[in-house]
Amino acid sequence: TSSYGIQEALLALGIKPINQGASTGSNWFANGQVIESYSPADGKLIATVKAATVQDYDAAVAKAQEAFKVWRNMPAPKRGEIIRQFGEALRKHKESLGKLVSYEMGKSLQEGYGEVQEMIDICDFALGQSRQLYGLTMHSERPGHRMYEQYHPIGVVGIISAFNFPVAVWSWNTALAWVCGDVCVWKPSEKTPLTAIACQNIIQEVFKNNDIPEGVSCLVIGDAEIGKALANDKRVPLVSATGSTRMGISVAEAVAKRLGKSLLELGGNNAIIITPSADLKMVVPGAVFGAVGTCGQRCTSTRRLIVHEAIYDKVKDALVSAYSQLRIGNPLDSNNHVGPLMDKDAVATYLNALKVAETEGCKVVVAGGVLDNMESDCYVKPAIFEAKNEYNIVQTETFAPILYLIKYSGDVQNAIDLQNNVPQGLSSAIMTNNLREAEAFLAATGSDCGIANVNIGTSGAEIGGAFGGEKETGGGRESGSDAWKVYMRRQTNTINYSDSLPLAQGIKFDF
Ligand code: UN1
Repeated sequence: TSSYGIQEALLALGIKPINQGASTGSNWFANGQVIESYSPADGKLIATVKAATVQDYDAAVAKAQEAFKVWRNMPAPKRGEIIRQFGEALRKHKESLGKLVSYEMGKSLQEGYGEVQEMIDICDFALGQSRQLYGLTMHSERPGHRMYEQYHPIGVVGIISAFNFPVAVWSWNTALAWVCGDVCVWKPSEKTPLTAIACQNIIQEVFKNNDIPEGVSCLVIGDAEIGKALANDKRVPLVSATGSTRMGISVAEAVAKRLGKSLLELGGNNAIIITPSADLKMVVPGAVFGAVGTCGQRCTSTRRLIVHEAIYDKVKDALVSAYSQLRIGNPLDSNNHVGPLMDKDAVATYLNALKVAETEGCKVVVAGGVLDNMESDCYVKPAIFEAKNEYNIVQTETFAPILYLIKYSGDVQNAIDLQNNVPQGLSSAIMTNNLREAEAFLAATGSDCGIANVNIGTSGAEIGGAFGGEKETGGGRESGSDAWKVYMRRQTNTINYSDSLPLAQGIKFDF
């Protein structure tokens, strides 16, 4: 690993080899079991981390509540200035943090850097947003009255994030929540504790330089117990959760039971429709990056290609040829396109899906399987099957590089109906040079997803748009557009500057 500069990156990020505390700022609140973080790239132990207990979690939220009293009083543009400095610190640490993301999670180095770039971008966005936390003004129906609305900080925001975007998803939530005046308690995936500690080290340094209380950013590393505590905690008005639909449902139930708010970003089952007029030289890189990028472990990964029968064989042949050229190997080596899956559990899930696919009647186009003689046991072959949309396995999100080819005939609406006919609704795309087809795909009767693209793939969304999806994807929106609003509470204010007290709706109440 030394050849890739991992030790230097760990040093630069303040990661110690053993038992660092995994909570807020310094070494507070880490009295739980020891978690070992292994790299899927080479199977080696990177470092160990002391997790938090539920008592530690409680103490962290108390610390966050204290910090909220200070942070919410700081003017929003001043909070924006802190986030600007965070963005600067991320620019400085882009190489080390990107490398650590790649090494601890297994995505390609370029994608690791890309993830840190998303963090930098959302900091820039949040800085601008800090001067634009706009409410509306209204005209009152009563004389001498004024109405307006304003947005206030909501309080402690809980963030549950997944291993596949171990740092960017946290920053989408925190950068906005912080400029909105909230404080954050983060429970990252226990599979990627080191990238989380690195982020915490970076933000705490910024806070220290500016005398900001540490509790504005709390990190609580632990298992599902911590997630459960967060979901049930009345002190946490908003819980933002990214991960599986199963996890999202249990979080949503617990949060709803106490009438809290949840922001859910759950599973996808993303398709690209390829129509007869599609430009094949764009289809192939778009589909292949979508299917094998991050080793198929993005919530936006392309899982289905819905291809018109007129060009089906041509697309299939082009994919087979592209897949034969994929270089699979150490993600830190920039010659490789595809890195490993996250861990052995992910490999087992992948292998099981291959088996189920064949049992259900899928036809192998490019065979999958685990690769031997690699640096770890987590390297697998991206697979392609011919399938029917209604197969159970096709209806299920498998977090692995498995792509299903589905043939359609006739009108584009047939393809749109297939694309919509899954439980999830995150991302979707159409490849076409036909205006009518493109607009049909974007119409009310078109894609039912939160993201619908024309002539680009399903993954790699920019931070400027609202990110999220419908149906089992959970309905939440993060990142750009007006996603900031969920992190604030709205207040409607009516002010009477007259010398009488007229009631609304013309009600008379004289005595
Ligand atoms: C995720 O996989 O949880 O659009 C998020 C994309 C990335 C984000 C994916 N910007 O692929």
